Amino acid sequence: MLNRTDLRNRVPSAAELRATLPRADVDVDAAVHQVRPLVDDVKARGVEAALDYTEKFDQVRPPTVRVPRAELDAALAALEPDIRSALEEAITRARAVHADQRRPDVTTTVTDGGTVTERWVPVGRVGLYAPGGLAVYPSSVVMNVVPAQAAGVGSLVVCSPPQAEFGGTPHPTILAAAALLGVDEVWAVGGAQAVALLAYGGTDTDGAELAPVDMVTGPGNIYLTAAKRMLRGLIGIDSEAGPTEIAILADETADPAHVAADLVSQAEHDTMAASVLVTTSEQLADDVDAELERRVAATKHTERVTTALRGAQSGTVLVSSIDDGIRVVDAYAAEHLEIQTADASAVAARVRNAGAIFVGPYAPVSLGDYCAGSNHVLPTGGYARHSGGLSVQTFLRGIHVVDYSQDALRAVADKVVTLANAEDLPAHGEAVRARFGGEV
Ligand code: HSO
Ligand code: ZN
Repeated sequence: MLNRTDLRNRVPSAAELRATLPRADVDVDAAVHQVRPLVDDVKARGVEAALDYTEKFDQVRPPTVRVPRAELDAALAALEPDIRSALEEAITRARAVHADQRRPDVTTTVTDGGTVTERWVPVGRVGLYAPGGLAVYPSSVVMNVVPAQAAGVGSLVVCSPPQAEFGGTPHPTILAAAALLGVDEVWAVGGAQAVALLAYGGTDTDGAELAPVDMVTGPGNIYLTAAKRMLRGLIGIDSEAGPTEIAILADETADPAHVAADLVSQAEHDTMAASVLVTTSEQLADDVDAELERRVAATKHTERVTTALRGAQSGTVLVSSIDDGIRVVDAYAAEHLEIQTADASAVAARVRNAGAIFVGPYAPVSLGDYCAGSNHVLPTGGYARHSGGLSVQTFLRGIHVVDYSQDALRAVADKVVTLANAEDLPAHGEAVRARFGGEV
């Protein structure tokens, strides 16, 4: 079922691997060209433009961008009790993990009377995006809102595309999740127009202000990602989200049914999703293929899953040792990496590059998608080589606060003057000398 690459004779170098490993081919730059006029239009015409694009792409025109508070309350009241309780569990666990991530401010005494404090200050206002599209993701509302709240972000707005079948509000489960989390500002706008409106702000159809944000996070389709890339700088963004990826590093001890089920689970997101098995066992690879045939036929989204699994971005890679397997998964730097091997914790500890690592037979990616307590907004497309997933840290800036006494400055003044002169910037030295009547 999966394309097979045999690297048992030789594992290529990291650079070769990067070029040869299966990966979805997503041309965000081309999409930037496409969304530029739309973004410019929203900048110029604000809400009217955003609603025009909403009507064009989502086939509905909400009366206001901001969803009235009463709609959030109604959605929460109508939420099925078992969904409510599952969301509450997801929120409680995510809050426990994210609360522990908050870094304390640290003051270093550099010299007598001279300190530098790293002060962690939350971003002022953020826009958190939850996609509509093929599936609705109330879980993504949780994963965006929880770290922002734990960081102490004072003002946040959840954005999600309006749904025609719900009269132009985002999906009621999205509204209910926002309400459960204590968020009362939700905008019914999606895609690139959402990012543009968040970045520039506007005036709603009822005259209310839609204040611009400092940062936008959350996954979305390629046009949303393109708008994030285009507006980066004016706003901060998290790492760009491409189609979801699962890689599984497995040996002969892995259960083929678990491996196949997990590969199918993430393939269900998108026809471009990547499911990659890296294994030392040809037998396991064969058994997983056989399991996949059965499971793909039986699963709800057979067509989507089949396209994803048969796509060039998915496949099985055979390696001759776990060491080689680790080299392969490090080069691939998957959004999600499962370790299904003997001594899985020890193997996991050696992995350098992954958005999140799931250890052993009882930590499937779907646990992390909803209820592990970990975050599911994770770097894709190899970004895990240099970036982490969404966390409390995403929403904090470290500000260095420099506090020196006169004596502490005097003690180092000659060094500053010397370095300033060495860079041919004598006025820098003068700024220090001026404090001591030119005497240093
Ligand atoms: N696996 C997705 C997140 C998600 N799964 C939401 C289900 N709902 C990207 O990490
Ligand atoms: Zn998922």
